[in-house]
Amino acid sequence: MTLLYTSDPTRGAIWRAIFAAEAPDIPFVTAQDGGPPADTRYLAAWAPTPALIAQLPALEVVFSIGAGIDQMDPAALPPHVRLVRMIEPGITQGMVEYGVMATLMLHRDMIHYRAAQGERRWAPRPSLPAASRRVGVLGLGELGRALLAALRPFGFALSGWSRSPRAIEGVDTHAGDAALPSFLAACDILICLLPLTEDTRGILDRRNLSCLPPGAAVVNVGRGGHLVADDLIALLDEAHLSAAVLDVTDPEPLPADHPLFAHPRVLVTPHIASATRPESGARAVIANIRRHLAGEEMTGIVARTRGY
Ligand code: NDP
Ligand code: OXD
Repeated sequence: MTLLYTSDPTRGAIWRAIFAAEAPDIPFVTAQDGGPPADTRYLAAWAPTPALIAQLPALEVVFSIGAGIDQMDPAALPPHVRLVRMIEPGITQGMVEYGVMATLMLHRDMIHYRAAQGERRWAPRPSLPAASRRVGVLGLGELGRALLAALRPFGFALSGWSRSPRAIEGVDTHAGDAALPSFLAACDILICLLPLTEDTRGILDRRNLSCLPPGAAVVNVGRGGHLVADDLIALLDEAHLSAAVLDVTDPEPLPADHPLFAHPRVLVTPHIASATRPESGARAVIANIRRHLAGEEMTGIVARTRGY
């Protein structure tokens, strides 16, 4: 019942140490250890190739090394193989830190002050109380809910949007495509924390971004494929939108001559909002293997038909 790990080798060394100390009964091998063992029942990977999957006849579960699974090709997995996304406290904490940082930066006009400093201008602006700032999150999953909980003590007016109805204390929740325009119309700061699926690709396009109120700002920490960059740039240049913080882009890395890099009201970071922490990620996978061995439901199972 071997677990094969095929991701970053430095992180893999930490996974190996955690498995050796805390789950010595589960054989742990990495891609560097040689060809995959025939009894590989579990695979921890970012984007396994069809050629690798074909070499694993005993495979039962693929654990994504990340929260997202859009990098996987579910069609390459035999139908009986379960696909499980990463849910672990380290990745959640990282996203909470980044989401709070981006929200506060936009709330306190830091994109304006960065530009003013570049021009050596002393240019104070009136600041708005947090209660008057409406912050909306697209996606009320593990990460969206944790971010909203962390934003709540600041006193922002919080809202969220998901596919199915969700009740979250202190958050005005909306569900489904029909509710999207009215949800967007009440977001001064919009944060995208959706998975990338056939339904969500290009969701941050001119039509939807135009529903935001004048002066609104956008944070994309989902995937680059959610955003239509030309539409965002046009709405910034038309002054309908005030600023954007983008941690994810399409493509990645963003080419050096891409207009997003040069735009004075866009802050780009290189997909660093959050990442699975190797210690807690390994422990989350061990806990799921234990559940699987005990015949219990694992946490984070992906519904392949839904795409997340
Ligand atoms: P979850 O699967 O826990 O949550 C997804 C949420 O999105 C759910 O609330 C779901 O609705 C909602 N959703 C999905 N499809 C739709 C749709 N068509 N319409 C409306 N709502 C929809 O995901 P996580 O919170 O764990 O992660 C979210 C994403 O964050 C990842 O998929 C990844 O792309 C991104 N990410 C980015 C990182 C970075 O460093 N930039 C790091 C980690 C993750 P419902 O509740 O009804 O199911
Ligand atoms: C993830 C990511 O999905 O790092 O985990 O983007």
